[in-house]
Amino acid sequence: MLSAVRQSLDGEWEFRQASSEEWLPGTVPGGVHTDLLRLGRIADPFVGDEEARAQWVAKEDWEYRRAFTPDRDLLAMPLVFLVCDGLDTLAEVLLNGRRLGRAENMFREYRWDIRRALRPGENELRILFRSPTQYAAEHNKVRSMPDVNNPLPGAPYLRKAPSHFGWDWGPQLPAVGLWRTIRLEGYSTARLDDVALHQEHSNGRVTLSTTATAEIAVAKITVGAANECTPLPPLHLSLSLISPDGRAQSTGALLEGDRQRVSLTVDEPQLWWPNDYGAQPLYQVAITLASGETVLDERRFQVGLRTVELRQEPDEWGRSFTFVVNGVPVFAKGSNWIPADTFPTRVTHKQLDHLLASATVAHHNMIRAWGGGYYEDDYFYELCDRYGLLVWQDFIFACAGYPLDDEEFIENVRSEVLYNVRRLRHHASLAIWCGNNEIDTAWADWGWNTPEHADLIKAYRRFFYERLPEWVQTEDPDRPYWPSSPSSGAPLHDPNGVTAGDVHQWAVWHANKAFSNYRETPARFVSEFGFESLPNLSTIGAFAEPPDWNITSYVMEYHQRSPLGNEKIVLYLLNNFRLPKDFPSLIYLSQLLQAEAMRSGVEHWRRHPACSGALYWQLNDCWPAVSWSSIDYYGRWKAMHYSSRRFFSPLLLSIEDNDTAMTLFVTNERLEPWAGEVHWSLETLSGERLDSGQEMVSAGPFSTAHIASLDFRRRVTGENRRGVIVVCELWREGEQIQRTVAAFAPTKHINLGDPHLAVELTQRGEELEIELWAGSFARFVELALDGADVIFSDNYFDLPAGRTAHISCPLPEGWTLTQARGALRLRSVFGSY
Ligand code: BMA
Repeated sequence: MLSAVRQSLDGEWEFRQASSEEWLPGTVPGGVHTDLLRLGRIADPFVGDEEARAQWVAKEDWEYRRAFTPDRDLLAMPLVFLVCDGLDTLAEVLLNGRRLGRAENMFREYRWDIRRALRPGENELRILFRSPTQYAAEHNKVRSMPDVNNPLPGAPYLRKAPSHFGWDWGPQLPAVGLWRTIRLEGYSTARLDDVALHQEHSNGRVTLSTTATAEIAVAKITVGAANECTPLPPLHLSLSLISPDGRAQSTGALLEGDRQRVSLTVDEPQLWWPNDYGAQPLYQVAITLASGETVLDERRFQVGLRTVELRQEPDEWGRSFTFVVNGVPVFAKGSNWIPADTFPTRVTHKQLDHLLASATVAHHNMIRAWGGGYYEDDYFYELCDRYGLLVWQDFIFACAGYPLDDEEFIENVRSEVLYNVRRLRHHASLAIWCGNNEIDTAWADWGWNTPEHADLIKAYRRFFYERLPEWVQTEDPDRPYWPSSPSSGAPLHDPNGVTAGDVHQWAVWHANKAFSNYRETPARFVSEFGFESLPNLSTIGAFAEPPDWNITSYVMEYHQRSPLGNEKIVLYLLNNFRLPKDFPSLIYLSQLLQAEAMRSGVEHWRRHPACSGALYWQLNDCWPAVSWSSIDYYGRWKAMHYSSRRFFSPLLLSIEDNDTAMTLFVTNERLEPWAGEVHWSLETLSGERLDSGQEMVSAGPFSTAHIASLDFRRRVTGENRRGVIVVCELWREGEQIQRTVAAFAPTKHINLGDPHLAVELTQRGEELEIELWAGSFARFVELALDGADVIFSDNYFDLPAGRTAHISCPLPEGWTLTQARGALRLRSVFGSY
């Protein structure tokens, strides 16, 4: 039996504006904005321009309070704590009028010894929150910090999610409140403090060990009452392990002082692999601290057995940057993660699961938890373990100067780093710790390297190249550390270079370069590249009324935070598509632009042997807006998410088009070789074949095979270039696996005709089966079910004349087949103008 006691203090609290006498019902975990919203005191800041009218909230000080009666058992315990998992951010905590302490970091746990302050019967807890925006602005007045992405001034002075102050995809709504749980914890004798797990792989076996430190009460009792000194009872540490198939193993030893290390050997370990590389078997681990028969404390972990390293070796292109898992080099495919809601406590497990499961089905094997948000909940990393998503974890510093010459600030960061590294280091998914987002490149390339910033730059180098890596090395010696993203590994030295380290490729979008620009420079690892699109109309409808359904309306521009963002969308649109006939068509085309941009980048980097990763910017959204996300705030997939499911597929047929020259490749991102055929044809839009051929494919594991270099210069002339396409298909054993189409002119110039799409719907169990056939080339076919949010097996694909596509989706709950037939909407580029 566990003798520790936990008493939750979550639930109903009261809160008030510090300057007011009126107490209102509040929620914990929660925050002031969401509480005010529930009470109807503010309008939904995500609708229209209501964000502007909610600005006063973060400028005020707030107070939360609640009364509670501690469980009787707790009062008798020698170790009693108040534990706050997340205070956002500047808080003063009082128990029965007595000040327990101050908090100034939203990213860490606070634990206060309350044995002396706690009393039987009713107790009162009060937490005062100071305005984050006032604090930041005051400090920024004294010394201003350089930044980008339009945050409210001074954010770097606070250890709070930088994007809470605004970003180029999110609102300026700094949350305030108790954003994670709060509780009382009581222990008899001792509790587990720091618990580290370590795995060592050799000769096909894994040694799993734990080093644990305990906090022991006797020592404390001795200090308080010298006469009561009791001898230290013998404390026992045990490690037990249950394998995925249910086999149990355990070991243990008595503590020496307050520490012990125990280990056991796993024979025939079942290894954990990234998504698409193998399975994700998870072992259940329990670490127990006991005194005789009494269990004093316990920690449970789910652990995947694997090794992970970042391989950086000199080669013909410079120095590699490759993640290697269990000895196998991995091409990292994935995206960048931002907070899933501006108000962090609103994020549900269901939402996290939907987003990460969507990434997994689109063949992601890596997620970069970007440094402008916060260290995510345990559940996020548990899902990544389960789904095989490697996590690139930034420390929370992004796109700004930070007061890293201030020792008090550094000490505050140190507690946050120790807390989070210790919290997360047992996760199989966690692949790398990265110092920050884009600060190396900001100092080196953004004109910030001026004499007035000399001290900050010096402090920056010392912090990210000496102190932080030392802390990480001590707490998590098995994980790679990378100073900044992007970086070459050396301070301020060519941080966005293409020969070593990672790059952020923003020539497309921020510098208005054509999609083909991705092909012009190689890269070792692309950790950011992106393109914006409008979210689906149903998402837009949540913040804009129909009269505002125009990209230049005030409300639509209000929900676009990238400078000149809409102008860029229109610019690229003019280069690729015809002007759309209406707003829904504009939404559709903007999503196609995004899908095509990302496809051209990823296909190229996957083909290029120098490159070991492509993480697009960005997977998700924190509010409904125009942004780089592939899945919008409400979890709806944009065209690009479907497209990523194709371009990230382990086996990929791609065409490198260059005027009339078409080079065909098959990339095989799998452990086994792949053999099959490519069938290609040059055909008119109505399906008349002008030329065709078949090529044998033999692609070794983790390699790209060049299949054929075709040149259609004789067949494709000025006369017919807008009327012909190349269709390539991947076949094996009589089955067509993939199809890709290339054209000889931008889509806007192709002589598309009505594709005369024929459709047949049937029901199989809970699934809808859709058969589609095109009479002439249908460019980027979109399927939608009016009135239902469903995910189709494929969408936004090309369908050449005479071909049939087989698509499925779940039949929405309670729907009949007839209803689905009436609700199915089809669109292709031909219908957009
Ligand atoms: C990157 C990111 C973010 C930003 C995005 C789009 O550089 O690190 O700071 O939101 O670009 O501009």
